Amino acid sequence: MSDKQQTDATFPNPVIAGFHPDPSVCRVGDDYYVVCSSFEYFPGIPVFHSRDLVHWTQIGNALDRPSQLQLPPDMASSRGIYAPTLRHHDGRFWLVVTNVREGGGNMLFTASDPAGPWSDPVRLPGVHGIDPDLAWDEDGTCWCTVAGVWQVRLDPHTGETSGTPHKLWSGGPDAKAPEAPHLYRIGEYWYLLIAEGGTERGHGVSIARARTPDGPFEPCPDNPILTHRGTDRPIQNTGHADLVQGPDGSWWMMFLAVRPHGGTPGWHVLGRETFLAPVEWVDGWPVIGEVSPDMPAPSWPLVPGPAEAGRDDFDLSELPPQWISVRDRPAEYCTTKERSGWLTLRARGESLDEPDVVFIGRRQQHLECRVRTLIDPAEGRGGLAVRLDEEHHYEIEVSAGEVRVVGRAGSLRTVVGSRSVPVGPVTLGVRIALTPPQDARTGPDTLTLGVEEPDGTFTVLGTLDGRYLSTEVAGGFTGRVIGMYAAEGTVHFDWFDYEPLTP
Ligand code: 6LW
Repeated sequence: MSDKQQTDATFPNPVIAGFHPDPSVCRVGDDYYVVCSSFEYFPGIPVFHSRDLVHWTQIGNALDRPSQLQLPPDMASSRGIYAPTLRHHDGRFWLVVTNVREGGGNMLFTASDPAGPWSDPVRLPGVHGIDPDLAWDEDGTCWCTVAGVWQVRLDPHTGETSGTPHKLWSGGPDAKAPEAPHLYRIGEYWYLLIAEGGTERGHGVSIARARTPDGPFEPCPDNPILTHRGTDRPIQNTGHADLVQGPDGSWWMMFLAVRPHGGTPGWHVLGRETFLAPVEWVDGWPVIGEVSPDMPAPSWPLVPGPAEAGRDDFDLSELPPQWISVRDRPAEYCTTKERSGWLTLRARGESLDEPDVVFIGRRQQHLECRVRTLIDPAEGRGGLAVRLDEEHHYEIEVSAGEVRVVGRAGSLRTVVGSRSVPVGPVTLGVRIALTPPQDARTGPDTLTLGVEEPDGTFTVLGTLDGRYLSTEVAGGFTGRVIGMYAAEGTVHFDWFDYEPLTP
């Protein structure tokens, strides 16, 4: 089924770095699109575009209006928006997703351009379960399949289901958590791809096939077709996958995985990232080899997208799509329109411990990086933070002529260092560096927080162990987000600079 040409060229994995889990991919002509989960962050569901499957540029967030997404302030972190599926059918893009919260449920959105605008939601009250998938058969019937693995017929225009939900498969005999189903017509078969084993070290991908979209399904004799469980490979937790075909007929899998550091089993701090691997077909089953940081490139020319701007001077009236906030972003709390060339944040919660904190950040996408921001705290208190969730964050904050580094790790909250600074704007910084392998017992990485002096030198006020901002310690489904916050009154930021120190 594949006529993929072998070349010596390789591409680096992950292809979408940082907290970008549960990728779903679709191709339309020469264009590929990917969407990912976004949990408690707003706007939700980042949308990426590529011309070559390897280089990805974020072109928007599908859920960028309160009429599409409302995440209540008391909702726990790592709930909210889970595992979307993106498909192109009948000249339109279709997106189906679960909002995991009280009164939430499954929702469907459509768009003619994946960059947006996306429609308001069509609710799917008859679809019960996370990780919904959409597939259309030759008769035009739309099949909606969810974790479990269950399936129901759906009218995607009205959200109404028909018939009784039907159990399709429970996955492999020894695996737990059959989820993330995707159904495809490939050749003579309908293939049902699922994740199983849980999204941690036991994660994997399995597949079954049938003659009709509703089964009965015959499992692949070589399941799981992808897993790194039980290995000490640098890429772990491989799972939650989607398939896409290239223009040369070759097949590719996009999936999530993590990069732990600091020994074995180690800690991963960037969340679950999006990876790409080639698929071969043997006896009508897909085969995926070991996933490595360098994979054989596709046969077609690679087309790098535009270079990402590391610095935002807040000169535009609309914020670029990389910026995400915790749960919502009302203009009265976060705006570039109040003071020209500055981002203004107005406090609501009193610290990053509060679920209604006013925070705006971007995903940490490099294992080593340096981030700085110029803050004017004249009318309040705020700062620069590295956030995993309410209970796991490190920050440097300034108010009334004093700057301090605060660390929160579980029930422990402590001021690590402080000093006075002249009243007025001050540059805050954090440097994140991998721990040398010989020091692995000190964690995966080190975060150094401090202030930049007028002569450009950096004064360190706190050096903190990165393991407490890792998923192995904090749990949850997200990854680190680095950004600015207000904890009292009004604070202004002139610029924010994110400088990668590793590729
Ligand atoms: C998602 C499930 C999973 O719904 O984790 O890794 C859940 N897979 O499919 C949250 O991302």
